[in-house]
Amino acid sequence: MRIIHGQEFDDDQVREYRTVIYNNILKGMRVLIDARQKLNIPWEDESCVKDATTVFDFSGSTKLDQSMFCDYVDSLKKLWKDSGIRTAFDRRREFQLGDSLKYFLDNIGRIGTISYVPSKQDILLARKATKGVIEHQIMIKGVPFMFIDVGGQRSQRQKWFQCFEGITSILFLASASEFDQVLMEDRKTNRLVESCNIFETIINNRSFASVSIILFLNKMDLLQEKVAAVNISQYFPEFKGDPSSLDDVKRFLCDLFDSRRRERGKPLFHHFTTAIDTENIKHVFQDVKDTILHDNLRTLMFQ
Ligand SMILES: Nc1nc2c(ncn2[C@@H]2O[C@H](COP(=O)(O)OP(=O)(O)OP(=O)(O)O)[C@@H](O)[C@H]2O)c(=O)[nH]1
Ligand SMILES: [Mg+2]
Repeated sequence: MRIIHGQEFDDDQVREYRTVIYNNILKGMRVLIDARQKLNIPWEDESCVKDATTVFDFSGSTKLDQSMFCDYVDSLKKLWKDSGIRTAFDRRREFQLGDSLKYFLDNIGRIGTISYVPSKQDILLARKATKGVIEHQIMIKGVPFMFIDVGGQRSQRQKWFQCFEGITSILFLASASEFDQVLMEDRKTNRLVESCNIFETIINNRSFASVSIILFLNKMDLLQEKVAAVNISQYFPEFKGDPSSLDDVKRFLCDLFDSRRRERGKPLFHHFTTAIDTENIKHVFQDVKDTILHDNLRTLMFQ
């Protein structure tokens, strides 16, 4: 939202994202190192053991600067090339790994230099879980929009009720690509099932009768890759379409959420999105604005 509405990040924020990205990379590689061992996958090159120890000793830091990160770069490059780490990466649905690690490691040549400054794309791919309730005011064509961001993790959800009063719209983001993954929180609940359950409680809540709720089925880029490799009917036997057809899978996912609505009078507003693709979001948000404004025009006019 900030990027498409021209609200640039200041130097402090960019520096903070740089540290987040460094931590994403080192912690992500730690997870792969650990998984390789636990899954009994052999090293391609045994001398990686030394590099693995170096990276594994990293325990997370909010002070990580360029020179400290650069000390890890040779090891990171070597590990990312090793087929042992790659095989563990291919089995990532069996453990918990962030979606952006591949992007960052594929770009380690650029990120691993002393003069590295995160690009807008890097910032979009950085992973930092929202803790608490964060308000952002963004001016859109002279109209102030207040965005209230809440965390989606289980521990964060009890904070949601504080922000529900006086809202005009709920933008519900669900990952469309995680039908074969389980929650980080309990390591057993299917992520898509969890998303549908939360959606059900929100969409059927009577206090939101006059709030426009818009469902975003996000991570379309990752869904496209996943559909080519994984058969959704192994996880959702009720899927009856062609598992290699992106359109069939999209329709199934949309129906899965839609079927949870008890009030059948109105259609469900939904969009298929890729949040890291600014052009896509520009286009989608144009539509969303129309929905929000249309739905709230009456209320806004009487204010
Ligand atoms: N490839 C890809 N990655 C995405 C997309 N949307 C989000 N991500 C990445 O997914 C990760 C999680 O995104 P967040 O924005 O932190 O998700 P969130 O829903 O705010 O998570 P919480 O704050 O924990 O509720 C980040 O690394 C994002 O870059 C997408 O459409 N495609
Ligand atoms: Mg968040």
